Amino acid sequence: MAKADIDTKIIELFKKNTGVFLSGEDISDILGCTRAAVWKHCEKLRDIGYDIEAVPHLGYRLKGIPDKMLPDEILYELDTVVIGQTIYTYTKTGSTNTLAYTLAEQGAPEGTVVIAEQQENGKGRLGRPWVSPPGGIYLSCIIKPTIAPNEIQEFTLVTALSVVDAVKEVTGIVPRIKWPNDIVINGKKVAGILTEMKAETDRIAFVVVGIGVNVNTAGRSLPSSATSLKEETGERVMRLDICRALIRNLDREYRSFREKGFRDARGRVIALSATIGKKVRVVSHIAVHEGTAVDIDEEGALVLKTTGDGIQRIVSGDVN
Ligand code: BT5
Repeated sequence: MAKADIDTKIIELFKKNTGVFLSGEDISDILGCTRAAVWKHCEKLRDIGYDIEAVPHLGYRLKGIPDKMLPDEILYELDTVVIGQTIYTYTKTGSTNTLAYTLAEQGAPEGTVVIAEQQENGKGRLGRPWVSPPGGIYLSCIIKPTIAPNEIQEFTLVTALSVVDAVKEVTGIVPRIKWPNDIVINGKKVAGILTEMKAETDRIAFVVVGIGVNVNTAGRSLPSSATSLKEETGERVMRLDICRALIRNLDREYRSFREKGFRDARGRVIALSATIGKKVRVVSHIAVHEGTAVDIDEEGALVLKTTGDGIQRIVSGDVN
């Protein structure tokens, strides 16, 4: 067995025997290695951040796992079908979206996920920066849907649902979706989504969906319009829990999107919208529109009621 596999197996064994001491002898018998090797691997796991208690005559037990983006922890009983079959994690990278895009160009399969603890060149839309210090989640995923390029806005909103649900499951807070790609709590941005793709005129080669979530991110490093889950809940939030929930939800929502399109998700997006019902100013690269947001249509576009009962359909832009 490779050394890394022994680490994985030891952790699995601990998790299947929560709170119970396992003797060095039992572990070595089960894994087919020496007791000295068990001790060495437990030391190594401690270095990674696992809290492993060792008591003479009783053995070892796991008391806590580190809140790090470790593939073994993310993948443990994840049970997804498409998303997250392959996961790459980095301590630091320029942008997980850029990395995932390169991997996709090199033929990485659908569902591949790239995660970093920190980004040095995190990207927002239109060349804007995404502040990415430690404490946040920076995750990109490759998908290969058989949809037309102009349907991609729908998938950004579907991804937003996955983020909202992950935050709700872990913290109990229900964030809102600010069209087209922001997740907000009390009007402040807690997460953002950047969807990029490689496409020909009517066919998508692949999509990279990037999600940034401010989890335990220090408030002073964020823009004043932003918040973090730690700030909103008043306590540290386990990033691993958010990350795992996010991947699971994305897997479920993506499969539903592939089967039924945006139809199913649209109602939920509308119900969770922070935009509908508000007087807004939408700035796009071609124009500025003003009016009351009244709907998100079947293609994920924002529908505005403008003065004089005009109706305007907006495909992309920034809502103020
Ligand atoms: C977004 O763009 O909201 C998309 C953010 C996507 C980030 C993820 S992280 C993983 C993956 N890899 C990447 O390189 N990117 C993706 P946009 O709607 O353009 O918003 C950008 C604006 O949000 C900035 O101009 C700031 O005003 C604000 N902002 C920057 N960093 C922020 C943060 N950490 N939290 C909240 N707001 C932020």
